Amino acid sequence: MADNFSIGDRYKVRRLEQAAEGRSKIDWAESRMPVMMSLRKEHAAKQSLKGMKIAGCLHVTKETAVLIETLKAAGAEISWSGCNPLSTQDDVAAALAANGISIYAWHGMNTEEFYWCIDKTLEMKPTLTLDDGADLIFSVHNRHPELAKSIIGGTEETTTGVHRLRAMAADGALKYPVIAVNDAETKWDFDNVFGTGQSSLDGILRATSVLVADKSFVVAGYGHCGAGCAMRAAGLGASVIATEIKPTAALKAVLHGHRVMKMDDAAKVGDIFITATGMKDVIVKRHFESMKDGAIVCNTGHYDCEINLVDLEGLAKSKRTIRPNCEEYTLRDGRRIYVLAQGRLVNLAAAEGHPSEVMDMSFANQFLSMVRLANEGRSLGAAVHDIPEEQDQRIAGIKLATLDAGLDVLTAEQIAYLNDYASGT
Ligand code: RBV
Repeated sequence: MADNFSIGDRYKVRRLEQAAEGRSKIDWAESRMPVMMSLRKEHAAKQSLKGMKIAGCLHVTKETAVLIETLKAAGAEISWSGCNPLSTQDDVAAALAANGISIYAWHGMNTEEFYWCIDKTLEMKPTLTLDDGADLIFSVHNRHPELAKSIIGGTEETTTGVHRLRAMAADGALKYPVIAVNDAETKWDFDNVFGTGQSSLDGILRATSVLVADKSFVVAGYGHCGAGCAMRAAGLGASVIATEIKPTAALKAVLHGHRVMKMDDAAKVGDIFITATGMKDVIVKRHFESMKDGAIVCNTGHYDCEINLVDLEGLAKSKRTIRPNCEEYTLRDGRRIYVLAQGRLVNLAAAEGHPSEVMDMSFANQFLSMVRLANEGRSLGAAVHDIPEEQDQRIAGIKLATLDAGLDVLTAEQIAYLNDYASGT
């Protein structure tokens, strides 16, 4: 590995000297994350995570730093790595290392380094694991199975990770309980829609600076993330086209005012493409072959397999970096196709990830799930568990209070009316 790193006993980051810059970013995030700050105060006093050793593998951003420092304030020992080679904010990693957190993360790492970092975090022999994309859990199961018996439980942040863990549990292969943070209403209905929507457009704009209003904007996958991207692109004036495999999702896109077509057709008319499917090979050779000159292609799904870049390389006669996070591929017939952030999560690689305000709720779910596992994890089975409804309502309630929004309360008479199956018209 190259030697321009800051390496300590329990960390490896790009440049420790960037710690002050990272600390300002973390301060900024804290000022936008009231739910996390109230949990920090409460659980620092209770020391709810005392004795817990938490290995985490999640994008090293200013918001994640707030989560890490809240876990630490509650008494946990932490060891952390990033969950994507391009999402680590090096100054934030430096600030965490300077604050005594064990962290192995830097922007632009390769796959071998990615797993090296995960392995370093596992040296602490964790009692809890915290994942985004499940690479840490998979590493325990596949490469360090001996660690599983001392792990009380884990959490998973994202749609793709939860999907795979449910498949693993169905096969009987999961060795400890995992809480599906993604499936909490205060996660998917906010983070996935509003977080992905805004930050993906932010990434596209930082990487390209193009006008959106005159573009045909193709969203592959109209799940929560795709719908969020479509909403924000439409808000900037784009004409949105959605591609789908699921009839109900496609229908929703139509009723939201978008056109729906096969990718084979969308490829010919799109100006900007974003994949949000969690599936591989969504944009492949035959699509690149029919794209317009100047088409911009990016991905916001967790893994970088949605756009087949090997196919694109095969069609290209040359390639150059034209701006940060923007590669120009010139095809043999002269058409140019622009790929953002190497087909990795454009919102985290070309921008800063989801805004703090929305991560406040996602990470409150992460934090409270860690506390739940510490308390009752040993009595939960080795399955994927949902977040309790009360937790969702509690998090939304705290958030709402910080937004100065009033909330009505049902009277006793109204509650009786609600349950009165004898009363009709
Ligand atoms: N995500 N984290 C951030 N700012 O820290 N931004 C996005 C951040 C998470 C988000 O919750 C999503 O489920 C996951 O990244 C995809 O890897």
